[in-house]
Amino acid sequence: MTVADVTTQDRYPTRRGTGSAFLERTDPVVWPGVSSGPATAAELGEHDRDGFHVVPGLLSPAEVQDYWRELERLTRDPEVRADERTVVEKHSGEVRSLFEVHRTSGPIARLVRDPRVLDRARQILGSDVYVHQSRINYMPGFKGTGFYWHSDFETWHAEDGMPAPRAVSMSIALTDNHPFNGGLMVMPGAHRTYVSCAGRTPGDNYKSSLREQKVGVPAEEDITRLGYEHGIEQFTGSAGSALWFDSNTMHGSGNNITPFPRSNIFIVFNSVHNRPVAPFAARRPRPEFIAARDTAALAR
Ligand code: 6CS
Ligand code: FE
Repeated sequence: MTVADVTTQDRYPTRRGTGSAFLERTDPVVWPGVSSGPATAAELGEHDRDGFHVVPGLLSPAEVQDYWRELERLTRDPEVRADERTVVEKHSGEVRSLFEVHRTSGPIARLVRDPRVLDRARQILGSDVYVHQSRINYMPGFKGTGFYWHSDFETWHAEDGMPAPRAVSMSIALTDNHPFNGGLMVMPGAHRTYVSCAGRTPGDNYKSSLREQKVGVPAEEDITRLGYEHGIEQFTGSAGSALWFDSNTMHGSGNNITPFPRSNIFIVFNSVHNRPVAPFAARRPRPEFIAARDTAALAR
C-alpha cells in the first residue's frame, strides 16, 4: 500500500446505492500526540468512552452577552441575510444558520484561536488543527426546526472528502439549553459504529440538506438498534457551557415550539493530518463556506 492509498482509500463507504450497514470505526477518538492543554484526563476519558463531554461555563456571562450582541448584529444585517452563507428556515423564512462566521465575525475569529478552545481541540485530535466548518445556529423560539438523527462525519466524508473521523465539534450555548427548547440529543458510545447509509447524493444536495437532511440519515431500524443499545442523553446547561462531540456521534434535535430560542456557536476542528480529498460519494465538493479548503493550521 502506498502513502496515497492510505489517505484516499475508502474505509467508510456510504451512499453507494445499496442498503445501510453498520461498520466498526477503525480510528481512535482521542488521538495521542498533544500532552498538555485545558482538558483533564477525566474529560478526555469521558470523551473517548461516550463520544462527547461538556465544559460548563466555558464562556463567562459577560462573554456570552458579547457574543449574543454579535449574533443579533449579524442576524439583523440585511447584507448578511442576503448572503449565500445564510440559511433560512424552510417554512418561516427565519434565519436558521450563518456559515463561515470564523471569517465574517471578528469575535468568533478570536474565539477559535482562544487557548480554552484551540488547545482543547488540539488535545483531542493529537495534532495541529484548522476550522473545517463554522456556523451560528439561531434556532429561534416557536419557529426553530430540529435536525434529524445523523452523524456529521458521514456527510463530511461523502460530500467533503474528509478521509477519517479525526474531527471534533464544539457547540457553545448562547442561550440556556432546557430539556424543552429543542436541545441536542446524543447516543453515548454510538460514535464507535459507523452507519453506512443507503441512497446516493443528489447534485447540489447542500441547498436542501442544510434545512432538512434527507440523504445520509440512517434508516429507522438503524436508529432503533443504536437507541436501544446506547440510550439517549440530552445536552442541557446554562448559556456559556460547551459541548464537545466526536465527528461520528449520532445526534439530532427536535423542533423548538417554546418561546425560548436555543442559539449556539458551532465550530468544527479537523486535524491537519486529515485534510479533505475528493468527495467519497458526491460529484463535486461543497462550497468553501461549508467545507473549508484553506487547511492551514490555526495559530494563536
Ligand atoms: O452538512 C453539514 O455539514 C452538517 N449539517 C447537516 C444538516 N448534517 C450533516 C452535518 O451535521
Ligand atoms: Fe450535526
